[in-house]
Amino acid sequence: MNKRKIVKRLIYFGLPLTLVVLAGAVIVTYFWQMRLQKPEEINMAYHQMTAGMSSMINMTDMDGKEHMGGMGNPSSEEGAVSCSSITTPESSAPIRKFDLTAARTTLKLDNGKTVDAWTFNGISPGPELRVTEGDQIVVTLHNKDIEDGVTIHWHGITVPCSQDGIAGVTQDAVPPGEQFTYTFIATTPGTYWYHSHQMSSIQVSKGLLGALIIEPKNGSESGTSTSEATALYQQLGSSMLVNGSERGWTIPAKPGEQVRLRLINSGNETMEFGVDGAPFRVLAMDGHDLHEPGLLERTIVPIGAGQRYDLLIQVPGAGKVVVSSPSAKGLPITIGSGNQPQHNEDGQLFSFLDYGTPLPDDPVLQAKPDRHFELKLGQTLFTKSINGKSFHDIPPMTVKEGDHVIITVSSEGGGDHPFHLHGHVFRVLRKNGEALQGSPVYLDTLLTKKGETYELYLEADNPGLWMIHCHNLKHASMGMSMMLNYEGITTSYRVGTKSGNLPDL
Ligand SMILES: [Cu+2]
Repeated sequence: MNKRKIVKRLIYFGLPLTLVVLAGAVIVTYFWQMRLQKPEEINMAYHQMTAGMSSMINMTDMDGKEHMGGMGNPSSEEGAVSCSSITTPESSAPIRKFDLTAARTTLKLDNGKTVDAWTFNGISPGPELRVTEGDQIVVTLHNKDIEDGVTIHWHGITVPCSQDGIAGVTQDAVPPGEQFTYTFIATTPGTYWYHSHQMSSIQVSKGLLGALIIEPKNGSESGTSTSEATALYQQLGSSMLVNGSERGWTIPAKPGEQVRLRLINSGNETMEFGVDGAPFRVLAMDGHDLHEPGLLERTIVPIGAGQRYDLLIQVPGAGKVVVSSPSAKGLPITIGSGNQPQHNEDGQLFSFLDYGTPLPDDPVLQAKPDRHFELKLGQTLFTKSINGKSFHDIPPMTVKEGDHVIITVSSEGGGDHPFHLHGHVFRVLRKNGEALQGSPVYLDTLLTKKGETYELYLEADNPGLWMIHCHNLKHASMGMSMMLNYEGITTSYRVGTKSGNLPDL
């Protein structure tokens, strides 16, 4: 064989072989990393097993954890309270009953495409649950045939620990043929949503989600002549949908009419919305009304994954209003009828730093914090991390009931990180060191972008074991997930491959 032939062979066979081996190594490493995130068995309240372990936030390591994991049954500990025992107290509140059945379904979309979806009651999004403030919501989840099991988490609603729907923390995933009933009070009016929290990154994108609207008891604050509509955006496999449609959504409205548009971003990516044809107000964020929201024009509203924004739009005398996002091309929301409004390509980004007006007497600003935690959202080669660690390697934040808690969250990049906390609503105090000047802002999901730092405040008023995770659920599945635990609360459920409870896979 001459030299040229050898070189040719090397190029023809050697190069592809090297590429295949390299690709193989990358894939093996990737799955090894993924495997590392799926422990056999983890007690998400593990740090409670020994008295005084609340300082674990600064000192967890592999040895420490394994050591504690081997210790006795935490529920046998004196004074310990199980999450399962924290339920909705009996009340005389009006009861609203719903049944949601999770099932594999072949969905026919309105553009003729068929999709293999997982649905609640045969549709995705599942039925909109609409209740009134103060109602007692009783939802029975049935799992027809989702093999990995299903749960329902009530995103943004402060439910008692046992009702939070987290596989391996507050319950076992409901297997096929079985059911689980959730009971909670619709405490705060607003726009919320529900979704499975078993293998959430898979099950939500398969379609197991829906809207939950709590109407105020005494009618809408924005006036009785206001009509309203929900627009739930979702990523169903490779299809982007609004209210299950691949064509957009039309809201009939007369000129002069006010529409409260409840925008829900249930996907994994930030969506930026523009409003053409009329000025608008941001009435509420994550379900919580803003104080004296001003009129906005040519303003782009960025809605992070998991977040909700309620816009108030008045239909103009002639023509219609179009709400749209470049990340959901072909899915505009059209309000009213008439001439097509002029499309504004650009505008300034909505900022809640100085939107609306402060409350005259603001109790939060006077509260003294008892605990301060710092969380840095970032990434390593194959994981998404908090303080450089992933999932169960991240020590939980531990609080006591009644604590005033400050959490400083900063993003070191790796994409937008919508920071979501269960069981609580937090107040945004500062952004990049600057105090909010306008309306108080209360959220359950905070969109953070690279280089941003936020100071958040919350009152530890809901004892339990609460997840904190990025609501880009892919990031959560890659490790950006941790716990806010109350001292003395235990769970008998376990996360891991042994139980099959994998809340964020
Ligand atoms: Cu993230």
